[in-house]
Amino acid sequence: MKEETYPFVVKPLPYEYDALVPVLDQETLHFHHDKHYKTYVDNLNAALSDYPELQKLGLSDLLRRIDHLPAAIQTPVRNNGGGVYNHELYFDSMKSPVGQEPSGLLLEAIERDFGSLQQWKEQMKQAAVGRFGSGWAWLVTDRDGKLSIVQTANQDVPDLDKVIPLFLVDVWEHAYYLQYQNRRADYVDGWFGLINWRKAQKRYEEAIG
Ligand code: MN3
Repeated sequence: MKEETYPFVVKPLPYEYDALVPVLDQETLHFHHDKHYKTYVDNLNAALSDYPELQKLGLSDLLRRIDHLPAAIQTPVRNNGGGVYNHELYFDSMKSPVGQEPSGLLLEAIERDFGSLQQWKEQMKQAAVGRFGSGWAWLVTDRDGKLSIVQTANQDVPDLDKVIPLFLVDVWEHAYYLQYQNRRADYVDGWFGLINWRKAQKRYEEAIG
């Protein structure tokens, strides 16, 4: 992802609000993007407003050095900076639920590291459905192209010094509750069909240089 700096702005969805129907309806996307994600952007900007020296840092740099930030803003940057990073990748990782399958290098890596596409899917679903409380499940790669599935709590991100995220699924209730209520597994099943494999493949190729 291209690195943005303060003041962070709400990025528009890269598709129409009805593009993910029937997996995610317009109301869900409006609330999720226009309200939840926007709140993280606003709160991150507020947290950084008194720290001009930090306003020059890109988002992933801020997240990499949370432990070195002034104590007063470590938690706001962890929660809201993570919220911005995670939601931007989440929205950007999806597309209309028709006609795209993994292929090429990324598919080969999935088969190598998980046994098969189906086995990867089962493990990814387990990570997403089994995440207790709010959080995310990710597919990430290291610099050598080795894939792994990561779970994070709240708005935490994986260790960005070690891995490059390819995509992720939001399992906070706000991501699915309007449409699926408590049926997180059904939402995750549908989400698999929304994965933008073309973009994932591009991220993977960039990550391994
Ligand atoms: Mn969310």
